[in-house]
Amino acid sequence: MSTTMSPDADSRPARSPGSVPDRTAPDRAGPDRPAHPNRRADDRADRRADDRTDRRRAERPSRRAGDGIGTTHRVSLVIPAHNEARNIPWVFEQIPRCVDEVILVDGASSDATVPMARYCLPTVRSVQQRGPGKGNALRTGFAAATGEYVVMMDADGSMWPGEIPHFLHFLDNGFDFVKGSRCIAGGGSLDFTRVRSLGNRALLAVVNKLYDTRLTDLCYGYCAFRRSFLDALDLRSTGFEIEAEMVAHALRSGLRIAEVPSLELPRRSGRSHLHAVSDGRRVLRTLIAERPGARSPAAAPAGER
Ligand SMILES: Nc1nc2c(ncn2[C@@H]2O[C@H](COP(=O)(O)OP(=O)(O)O)[C@@H](O)[C@H]2O)c(=O)[nH]1
Ligand SMILES: [Mg+2]
Repeated sequence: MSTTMSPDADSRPARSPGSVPDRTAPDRAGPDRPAHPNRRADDRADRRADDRTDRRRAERPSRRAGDGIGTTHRVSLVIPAHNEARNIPWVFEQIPRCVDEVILVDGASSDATVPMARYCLPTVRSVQQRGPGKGNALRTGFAAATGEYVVMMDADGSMWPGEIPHFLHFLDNGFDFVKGSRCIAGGGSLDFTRVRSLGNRALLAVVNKLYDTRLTDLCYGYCAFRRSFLDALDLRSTGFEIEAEMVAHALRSGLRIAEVPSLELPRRSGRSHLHAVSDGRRVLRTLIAERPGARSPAAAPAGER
């Protein structure tokens, strides 16, 4: 049984500073407010309302996503990176305090990805992936993780680390696998091309049909899960199809799944490694091979996968 739901109001993603005006701020009268005798009673009422609002806000201070909600579990953050030296500083700077361990999985980068990561975060654990592709990178990182909770996030600046506490909130509240969704209220993407968006929707429809579920997003690499379910996830993908494989296997294993809104930003610099059409085909092949009732992939003869 899987469940999808949105976070409560307090854990909604905070926008980047300054991007959205604070609508809760009282609309105070400035010195240029027209003085009119008839307005004095109104002014007093306004001031009393302002005081009440101020008191309420002081009692319940606003919480920013990046402040960390203080999970008591150890959190490992796994970041696959191939030639992302220019993007690493922005990402690493914003990793919230609730993360205990950062694992950078380097895909034989020819730029300064690893030294840059060490410079930004001296405690980073840098590991070399076994085999090519994002899937191999993530599996290497998951195997190296030691926290009870594992979060995966890209290194290109397209995912805001400040959202991590939202994922942890759901793990703390009984969910096993938490996936970011760009397609529910509060989420979005500034990185979707038409082809990607259509492809994602079509592949998502396949998953929803195969598993009789109502997820809202599929090919998105911002997820978190309890490490104790790593064996149940039974990951084998080598490339970008790993994100869909994770979701399919989480559904197959009956993990409790939650979706949280996530805003995908454009990668900060460099070009995507994904080829929408060929990688989309790999995702579809994986979903069909792993469909419920299909022969166990482990039992399939070598070369069929
Ligand atoms: N270690 C490693 N990281 C990879 C590899 N391919 C992609 N990545 C990383 O995976 C993340 C997502 O890749 P990206 O090219 O942005 O794909 P897109 O977001 O789907 O356009 C980025 O952090 C990449 O650096 C790989 O072969 N090895
Ligand atoms: Mg990207």
